[in-house]
Amino acid sequence: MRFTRAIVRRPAGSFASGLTSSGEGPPDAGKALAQHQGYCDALRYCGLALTFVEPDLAHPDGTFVEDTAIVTGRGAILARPGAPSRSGEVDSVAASLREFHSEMPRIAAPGTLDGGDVCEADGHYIIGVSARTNEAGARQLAQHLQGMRYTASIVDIRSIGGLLHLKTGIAYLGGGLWLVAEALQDVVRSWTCAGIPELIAVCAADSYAANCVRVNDAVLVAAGYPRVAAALRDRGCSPILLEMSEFRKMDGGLSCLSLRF
Ligand code: CIR
Repeated sequence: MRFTRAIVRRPAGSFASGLTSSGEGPPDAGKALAQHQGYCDALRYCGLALTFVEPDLAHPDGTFVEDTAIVTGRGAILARPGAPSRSGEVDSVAASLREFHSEMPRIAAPGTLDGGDVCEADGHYIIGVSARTNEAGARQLAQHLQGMRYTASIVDIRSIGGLLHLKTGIAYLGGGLWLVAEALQDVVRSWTCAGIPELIAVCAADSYAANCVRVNDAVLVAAGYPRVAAALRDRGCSPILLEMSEFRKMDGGLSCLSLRF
């Protein structure tokens, strides 16, 4: 799918109070804003027009807009983030999405679902059950997607260490090509439903770079992982390298910073 738009939200002044398990120390607010600017510039370079949701001090994780909705070519679904501190992020993103989608179903209690657990590949959606997304939320999303004439499958990633979300460890790059972190490779090979023909394996030391994003003719990748960038170039992809250190400190990757459609 070619994207024309993205929703983004600059990190709020309270960004350092967000959830994290990285142990990498507090992010630098000025650097985070500069890195977010670089990310927005890259999206524009790829041809996307951006909608900015106002930052909100009450929601330090609000910059990770991907977790609040699933936006498809045939409609959007509002998520229900699994971390209670993030539940208030959905309505402000929904208000921006309403310009493009007047009716949006919501994931309802007891379901929880973070958009970071949803990976789309040519009209098939893989939904991860994780510490944030529960089975009820995954099933609800699968039903909404099927109602939009997509297919969906649910995979349980709770036993795989080091993955906050499904897309922490996997990215679909189009044309049957996947980038997959070491921790997920055996699982991915067993997903016959997803039919994974070609896989770029990312070693454990580079696992942060497995969360990359195909945006039209380019692939956004975290800077500092030359093996991953080289593997992408070898497969004919055009990587754009982005500094992500401050988002990494808050467990966030490249995909989390936008909703693309
Ligand atoms: C959180 O723990 O919810 C945020 N600090 C990071 C969210 C990252 N989102 C994502 O991977 N989709």
